[in-house]
Amino acid sequence: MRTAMITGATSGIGEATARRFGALGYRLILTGRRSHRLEAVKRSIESENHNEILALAFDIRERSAVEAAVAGLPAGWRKIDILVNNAGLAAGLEHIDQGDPDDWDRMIDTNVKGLLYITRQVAPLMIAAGGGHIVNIGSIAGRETYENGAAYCASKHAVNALSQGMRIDFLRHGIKVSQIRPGMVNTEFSTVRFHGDKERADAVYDGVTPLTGDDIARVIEWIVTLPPHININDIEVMPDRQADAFYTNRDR
Ligand code: NDP
Ligand code: 8X3
Repeated sequence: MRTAMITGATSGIGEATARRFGALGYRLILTGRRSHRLEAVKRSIESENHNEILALAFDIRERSAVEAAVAGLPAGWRKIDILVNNAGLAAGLEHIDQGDPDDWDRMIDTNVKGLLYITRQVAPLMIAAGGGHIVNIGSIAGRETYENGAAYCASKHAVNALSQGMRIDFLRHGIKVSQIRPGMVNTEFSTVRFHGDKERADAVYDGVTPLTGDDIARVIEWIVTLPPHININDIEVMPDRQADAFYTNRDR
């Protein structure tokens, strides 16, 4: 049975991926900071599918916590077949001269450094096991840069570069690396971006049917269940009403 680690499994894309992998019968290692949410997701998947699940609550920005979490994996959980690097966020939406450096730190520390920290710990386990599959959640913001979003876009451009670099570095080790770059997905993402302003967050999705976390989870499931010799390097997924970061066809 395959074992998958999913970072950021307390909500949105990560939770939906955990539920889909749970239905496949995978053993799961779920991470996130909100331990109550993590336990609730764990219990819910366990009750539906009777999977073996480990819930590890830590802040992916804290390198020592990441190292301790992976070093502390029980015997029998140290062969990780799939790592979904999903934990991430946007914080703020303004011009650089008005941006909050604390928001920049949160985004860069989570989206870039956190992704590196966890990969640094899990990749050697995959190498020792003879291979694995890493799925990085990038964004259309990793290809395009939009007004007010420079720091978030920079962090996702970094995920794009890291995905390419990992694919090269891990080639000889049989580790596949895929990147998914979603457009508009209705999760807690916008509420987090607007520091809890739900009304402003909901307005992002006015007049369109956005993707759901499960829509992206469906794509992740497809990618990790393809025959071993096939790799999806990179895939961009949007709602049908969205063309790119700038053009959205909204109901008036
Ligand atoms: P959510 O806010 O719903 O989920 C984000 C997840 O990341 C949560 O489980 C959260 O857990 C976790 N997380 C955030 N910060 C940390 C941290 N410091 N340590 C550990 N875990 C953390 O948003 P999404 O599901 O939409 O986001 C998932 C990924 O998808 C992100 O990388 C995002 O950039 C990307 N994405 C999202 C898009 C969208 O439109 N929604 C579009 C393109 C990409 P907790 O708070 O419990 O720690
Ligand atoms: C999330 C999509 O357009 O808000 O990564 O950057 S966007």
